[in-house]
Amino acid sequence: MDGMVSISGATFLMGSDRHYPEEAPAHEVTVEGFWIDACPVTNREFGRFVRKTGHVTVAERAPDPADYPGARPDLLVPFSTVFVAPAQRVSLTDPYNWWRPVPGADWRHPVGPGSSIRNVPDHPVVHVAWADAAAYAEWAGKQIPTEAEWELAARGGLDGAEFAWGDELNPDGRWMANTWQGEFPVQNTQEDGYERTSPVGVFPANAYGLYDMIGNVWEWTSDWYTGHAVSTHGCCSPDRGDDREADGREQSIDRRDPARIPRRVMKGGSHLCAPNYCRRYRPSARMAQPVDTSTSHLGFRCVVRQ
Ligand SMILES: [Ca+2]
Ligand SMILES: [Ca+2]
Ligand SMILES: [Cu+2]
Repeated sequence: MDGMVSISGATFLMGSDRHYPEEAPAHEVTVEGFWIDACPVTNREFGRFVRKTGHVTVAERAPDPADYPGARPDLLVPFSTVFVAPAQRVSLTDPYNWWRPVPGADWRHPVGPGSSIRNVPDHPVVHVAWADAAAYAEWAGKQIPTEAEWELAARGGLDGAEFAWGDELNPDGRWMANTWQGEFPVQNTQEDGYERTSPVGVFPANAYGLYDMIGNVWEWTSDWYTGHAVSTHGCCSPDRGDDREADGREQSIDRRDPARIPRRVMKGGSHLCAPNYCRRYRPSARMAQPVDTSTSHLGFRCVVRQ
């Protein structure tokens, strides 16, 4: 299959007991074989989909006030969330110190009005919400990977290794992925060559021939976000499929969110992951992402199940 890599079914150790609590416990998971895109979906590829289908992304539409009780009226316009480096050191406990809702930011305007993708056709598409990734996958005759499929692929056969390429962040001083060097979020030394996204495929592939699994952009997976301890990966209790889907959706909601937007798992970390703030440039790392939320550091790739 064009631009895709075949991954054999396997039983592997998913998660980690040595990092953030949401990655634990490490546990064995069995995944059937599948094909996966070698690279994240690019602006050029997403553009082809939009031209053929007329798809309008979530970020290009005004949110419906009925879905967001009590929302600030200035947020009920088309917008997306853009990383804006603060002018000086800020508290690392509040992500709004660097995340800005920018009206007019969308996949064609990655940092807002006036920006364009003309010179970055081969960068991963960003500012795609879950519905946009799912619509692309359906159009392409593909699916969005489960978290387990994504993590198996990212590990490249190095079961239990810290990184997608082994146990060292920069073997022989080499940058293996587009992450953040320097003091996040105020100083980006770009030792890896890139301040924001990078063209897909410029960093080395993992042992399965997959590029940019780690870093560049986070990637959507189809799993509802729950702790590993309560989630049921794999093949058990097929008779409860529909209930499990509904339970997972419900459990994924952040109880502090008045809009009760369910959240899916995103994987791989991005160009914003830095040692002093977010060490999520690893296959086992995971974060919850509300399905309606698009950002300047989140994209996706697709799979085809055998
Ligand atoms: Ca970088
Ligand atoms: Ca990635
Ligand atoms: Cu991060």
